[in-house]
Amino acid sequence: MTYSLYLNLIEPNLNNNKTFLILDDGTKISYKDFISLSSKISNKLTNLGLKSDDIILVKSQKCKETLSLYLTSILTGSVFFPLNSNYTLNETIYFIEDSKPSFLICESSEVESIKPICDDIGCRILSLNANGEGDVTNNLENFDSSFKPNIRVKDDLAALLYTSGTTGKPKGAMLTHQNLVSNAYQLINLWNIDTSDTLIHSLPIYHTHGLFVAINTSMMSGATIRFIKNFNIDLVMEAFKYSTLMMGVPTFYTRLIKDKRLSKSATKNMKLFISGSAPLLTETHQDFYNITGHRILERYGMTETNMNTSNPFDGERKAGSVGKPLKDISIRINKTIGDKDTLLNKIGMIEIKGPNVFKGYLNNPEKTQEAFTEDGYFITGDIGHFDKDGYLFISGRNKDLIISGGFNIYPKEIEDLINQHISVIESAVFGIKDNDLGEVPIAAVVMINNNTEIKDLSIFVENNLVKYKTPKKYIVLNELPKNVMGKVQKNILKDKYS
Ligand code: MLC
Ligand code: AMP
Repeated sequence: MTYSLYLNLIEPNLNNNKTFLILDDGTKISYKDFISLSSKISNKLTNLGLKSDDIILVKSQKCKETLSLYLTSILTGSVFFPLNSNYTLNETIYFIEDSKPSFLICESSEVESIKPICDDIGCRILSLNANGEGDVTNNLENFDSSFKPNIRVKDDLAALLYTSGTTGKPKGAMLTHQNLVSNAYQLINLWNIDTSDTLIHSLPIYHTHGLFVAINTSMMSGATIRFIKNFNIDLVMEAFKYSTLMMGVPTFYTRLIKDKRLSKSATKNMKLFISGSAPLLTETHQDFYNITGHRILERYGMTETNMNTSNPFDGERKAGSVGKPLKDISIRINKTIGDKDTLLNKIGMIEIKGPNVFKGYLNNPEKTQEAFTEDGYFITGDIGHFDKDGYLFISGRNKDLIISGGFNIYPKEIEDLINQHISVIESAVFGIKDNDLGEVPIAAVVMINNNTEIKDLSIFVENNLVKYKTPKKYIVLNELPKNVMGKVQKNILKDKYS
């Protein structure tokens, strides 16, 4: 098979008049029209100097024009780098300086503050607002609606997605055409997605889940997407009437369960509900089944690998398990790392090899090397075991990570920021259980002067950090609990403040 995104996602749909997107205002856009829009933008950006292999950093909000920039990157053979549109200026500066994009697309209100950083590295900045208007789409009628594609091959870079780590600073995971196409192909076959499907899409499009899992599988199978700006439960309920698939994080399902409108009849047109990005509680799986008669299918993935495992479409969907390895992916449990004393020593580090595994971290050969075993397996940082039927269970993490509503939060990054505040000696950020978001971050801080107003610290953090990462609470302590090695014992803090 060919691994070019163009040949799999775009070429088969060039003359497809079927609806690709249904927007919140009811507008329907065909595949053909969407590709024409993307082609015009490609012609425009090429005129402005965009070349193959250039990085396009896209920090605009979820709208059809933002999505069409993904297709623009495929058409022009450049590298798509989507970024959470809510990131603060300081966070954004880091991403620009680390990735050195050639083009940056953001809200017009941000252009003035970001432009000087772009100017320093010779990056062209263009506006695109949530209503689809801005420099990217101005005067598009002057550009041709067809574009001669720059077709890339399997190891060529398709996308750059940042993910943090224990080092605190986010690293750019380089994803190739083969990574993305091979994964979409496996998922389509496994989940039985075809042209008759309509997917409810209410995830952000700057992460693996909402971008690659949802968009690539839909485009590759010619399905329709009900493209909802964010998880609006009224719009989702309405979409159940004519849709067949939903992809979401566990919070979507716990919110739906709490809604009295959820029932068997409300979801009778639906074929499949998929969950991922965070652990789905057995209780949520069971409650959803009791109310709707649908067993949520849970799968497991990550930025560096796309999807690794999935429960089956046909066959048993085990609650609490993330399913079996995808067909062409090898997963092993490394028992030398992890909790050796439990479950007959079957638990260990989950390690992965396959065409889905990324090429490495951008400009970071040391971190890339650390992320792989000598025989080429990617070390996920997730701890788990297989049961006798070959289903994988994730039981913990060997990385200090909080997953809140499906967003990953690396405490080190927040602690580094808090520690920069003039009143702080040290801090520890940890996750506590939250009924809605699964976990939320809170911070224990040791201050120079215990009477210092915590408000000042929280404003400082809010000004520098995207909202979902900001601690929901601050606890002032005289000292942090530490073990003999001087390492902060976050489990003690968790137990005490959960
Ligand atoms: C919103 N807030 C969050 C938050 N989302 N805080 C912590 N964690 C989150 N995830 C903040 C808001 O800013 C707001 O703050 C308050 O919490 C309540 O907001 P809300 O309106 O209730 O939240 P909402 O906007 O509805 O968002 C919740 C959500 C959203 C679950 C819909 O977080 C979401 O779309 N998550 C999906 C993340 C995702 O796509 N992950 C995939 C990663 S890829 P305030 O103070 O203003 O009230 C990956 C690989 C894989 O992991 O396997 O898929
Ligand atoms: P990210 O790197 O942001 O894509 O997040 C990937 C991480 O999310 C994984 O390493 C897991 O820790 C977690 N994750 C993804 N899917 C699941 C799942 N179904 N169950 C539990 N954790 C998950």
